[in-house]
Amino acid sequence: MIKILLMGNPNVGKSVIFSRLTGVRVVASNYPGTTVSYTSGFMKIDGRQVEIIDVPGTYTLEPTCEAEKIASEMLKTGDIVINVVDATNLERNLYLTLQLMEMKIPMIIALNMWDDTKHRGVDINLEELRKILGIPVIPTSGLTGQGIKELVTNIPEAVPPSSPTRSRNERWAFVGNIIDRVQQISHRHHRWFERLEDASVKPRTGIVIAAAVLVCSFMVIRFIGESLISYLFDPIFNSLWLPALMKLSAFMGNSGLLHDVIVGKLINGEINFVESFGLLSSGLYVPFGMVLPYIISFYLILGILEDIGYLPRLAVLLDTTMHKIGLHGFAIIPTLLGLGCNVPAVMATRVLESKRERFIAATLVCIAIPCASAQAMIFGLVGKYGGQHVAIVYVTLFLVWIILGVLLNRLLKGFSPELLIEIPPYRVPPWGTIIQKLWGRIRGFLIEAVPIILAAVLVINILFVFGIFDYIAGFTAPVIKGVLGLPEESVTAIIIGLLRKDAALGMLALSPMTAKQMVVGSVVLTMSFPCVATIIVLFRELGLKDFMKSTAIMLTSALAVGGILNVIL
Ligand SMILES: Nc1nc2c(ncn2[C@@H]2O[C@H](COP(=O)(O)OP(=O)(O)OP(=O)(O)O)[C@@H](O)[C@H]2O)c(=O)[nH]1
Ligand SMILES: [Mg+2]
Repeated sequence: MIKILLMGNPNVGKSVIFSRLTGVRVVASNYPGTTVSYTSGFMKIDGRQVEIIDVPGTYTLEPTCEAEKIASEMLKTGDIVINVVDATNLERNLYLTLQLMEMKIPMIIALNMWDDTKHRGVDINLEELRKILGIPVIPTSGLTGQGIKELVTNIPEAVPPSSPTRSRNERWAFVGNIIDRVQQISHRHHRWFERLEDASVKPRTGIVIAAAVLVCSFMVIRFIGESLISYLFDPIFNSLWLPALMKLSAFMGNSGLLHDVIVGKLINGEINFVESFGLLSSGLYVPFGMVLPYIISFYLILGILEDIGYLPRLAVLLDTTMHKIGLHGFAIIPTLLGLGCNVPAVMATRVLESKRERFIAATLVCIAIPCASAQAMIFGLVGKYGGQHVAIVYVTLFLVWIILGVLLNRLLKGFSPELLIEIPPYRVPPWGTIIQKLWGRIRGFLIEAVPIILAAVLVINILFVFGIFDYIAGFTAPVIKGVLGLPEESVTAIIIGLLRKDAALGMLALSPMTAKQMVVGSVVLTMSFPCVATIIVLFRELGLKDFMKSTAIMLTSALAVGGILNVIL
């Protein structure tokens, strides 16, 4: 089958065009490095099925990071290249174009962001550009879909370019020459959001804006999450699901092994959605009633920030601070993604240049960044004891992130390269793509998390029945009780934490706990092993040796921090 590669610089709209061509929804955001591994999809051209591949963005064919390495390796397997070029940034984009042309693979150019050229006063002479390059150049807009059809009809016209092999300097000189001949920039007044663009990266105004953005995001996320719970999910569970379950419970005789596994244990004759721990009670309530509302609100706000183009500005602003913990400012993006789910966060560390930085960033995410599921439970369960306890959990995790980062930075050899990140303009977020992206992420949660939570609830029940858990609790008691000051049973929660953090935190709530124990328990749970999905990607991204190192750091710091909290609180 013919394989068509979508290649180009980061953040030029390859993923948006890919979705338009194949109907496969992939994540697109307004910052470089959204796509870090390739996605393939299919479409028909002249009645024949072809494969299209969304390749990670790259500036050159000499890779400087993992994502770019994937891009240059993909190139060897392609039959046709669609080079996506950002028309508002022609000069920088053409370097890769010339390099691609030297590979002699049939090629066609999608001159994307065409809609945006007018706002920016960029005028490109298409005829001249086509003549110079000798390959089809089609203006497109990923946003509106303009030109996509023409792009498709022109794919068969792609010809192997005739281009001499040039040196780096020769290429840049030729780019300059092309720009002189095809591009004219007219002067125009600064629009207000261009002023805002400047203000958000200048240190003084930038910090104020960053603080405002983060505080507002946090408040809006909580507001939406809590409203969804109290006005939508809780009413559904309490007035529709609960009566049905009570009937089932009565039908099953209100007790017994099967009853307890399916419906859960009755607490004072009632089903308690958190504590009963049956498949149909807690097994459904934890993912849908407690976690999903926060998943929805978190990803909605994150999606808006991503598409507006705020995140790379935050990266630049925090670069100096981030260097102190051995990271490049860009690592703030994986870190923020980690607040949703640690899996994409660990994947996103691929855009960091050195292995050392990737190790530090991935380890810090796994240890100190609670995912949305864990956070929803922290709010729901620790929050019952009062907001100050939730604050203690967050402050502790934040301190761990900083202190551990500084330590790792000191102890690991090597240095973190300077930040070279391209900052895209602010763009009005297209609601269509925001909703699509949100739906994709919610779907991901439902498909991956729900079955695992149900499995976790089942495992917990089995552990109970066979008393396996008393046995493990017995020999881990010195650490759990002695060092952490937690009830013996919390060891099950830690084991279940290997599967899912939300189910594990729910498990903690089963044994009567003081506020202090709940705080220590949540911190230890968040910091010790990430969930199974994260363990798998972490292992894949770091390799066995670094994975073991990361795990060792994780366990040591979880115990140390838990122990310290137990003493000082
Ligand atoms: N105005 C305008 N915006 C666009 C257009 N195409 C894409 N965008 C926006 O540009 C941003 C980048 O799009 P992506 O598809 O994620 O870019 P990408 O090339 O896949 O980026 P990487 O995966 O980081 O290499 C998104 O915010 C899109 O909504 C376009 O034609 N016009
Ligand atoms: Mg992409």
